[in-house]
Amino acid sequence: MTLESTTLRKFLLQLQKQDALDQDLVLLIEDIATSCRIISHQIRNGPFLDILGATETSNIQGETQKQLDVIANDVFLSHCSNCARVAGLVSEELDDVVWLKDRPKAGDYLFYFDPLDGSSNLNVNLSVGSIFSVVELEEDIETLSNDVVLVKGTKQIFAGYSLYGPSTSLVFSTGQGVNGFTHKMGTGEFLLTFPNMQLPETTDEFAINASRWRQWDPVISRYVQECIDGEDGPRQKTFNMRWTASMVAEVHRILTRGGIFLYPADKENASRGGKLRLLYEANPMSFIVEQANGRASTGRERILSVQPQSHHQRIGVILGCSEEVERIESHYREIGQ
Ligand code: P6P
Repeated sequence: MTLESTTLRKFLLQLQKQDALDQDLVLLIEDIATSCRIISHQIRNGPFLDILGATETSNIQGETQKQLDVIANDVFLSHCSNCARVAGLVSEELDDVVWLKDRPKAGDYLFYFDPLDGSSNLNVNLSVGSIFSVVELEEDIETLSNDVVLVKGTKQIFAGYSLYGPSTSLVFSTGQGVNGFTHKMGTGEFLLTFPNMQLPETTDEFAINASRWRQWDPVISRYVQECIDGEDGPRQKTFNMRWTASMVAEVHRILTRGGIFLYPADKENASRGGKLRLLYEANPMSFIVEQANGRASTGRERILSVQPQSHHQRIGVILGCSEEVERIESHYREIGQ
């Protein structure tokens, strides 16, 4: 099939035919795609709908919710509850798990999502995104509690994101590599435009919020300084820096042309575990990056192997080209961390 004609539906049915995908997961992924199309439409018409502002409420993270945070959350809740196998939904915007079943069974799905990541970019017309992933329960659940969703990232069977940029991209993996689709305006279709996304082993581009340099530990300071030292320094090459305040946009750029993204735990945020959330930001993005031959680490351990302790837990994130992530991990080992 040519790129133009490979719709999301055709692609998913191909995977199902190869026994690489359950019918229920096909249905859920299509519900996710529908949610992303609706959210994309709301964002692009935001200025005319008076929905780019803030609400009077804050989420459990203590962040003031944007109207579109709440709208996007409701869109995912209503569309991703259709699939009969979805037993519970975990959202950045909701304090507690939303349970759809009293007695979830082995084989049921847990759906994790950050409905609108980077929403502070909305009223300056910069890219934002949605992040989502699915875990399949391995045993029947007798008692519902938030602890049920504390599942390691290695157990994800699907992870993806939607980037609301100049075009709307839908990128995901079901464990057989990473593929990206673009929403073709006017048709409603997501068409395959980024088949088999793979990361190069190294890069000359790093992404970090450099205004936090006073907070960094010596390893991060050393890594960034050596990038900035360029050809005269130990790296002997010039580096470029990017920072878009939207993890989805950074990860998409890295999947497209290479790079490394750093939001490490630092002196200011270490008491909270870091900035980014483990279950619905770090784990889905780490799954995708690893499926594209990259690496995702806290600097000291593989993110997907971290056992979550609470469902809004935060964590340090260093992900992207494997050689760069490994370099940072080796620097931590050198100082015994
Ligand atoms: P800072 C957005 O709020 C987010 O969670 C990620 O998408 C992004 O990478 C990061 O935080 C931006 O953080 O400190 O630059 O505002």
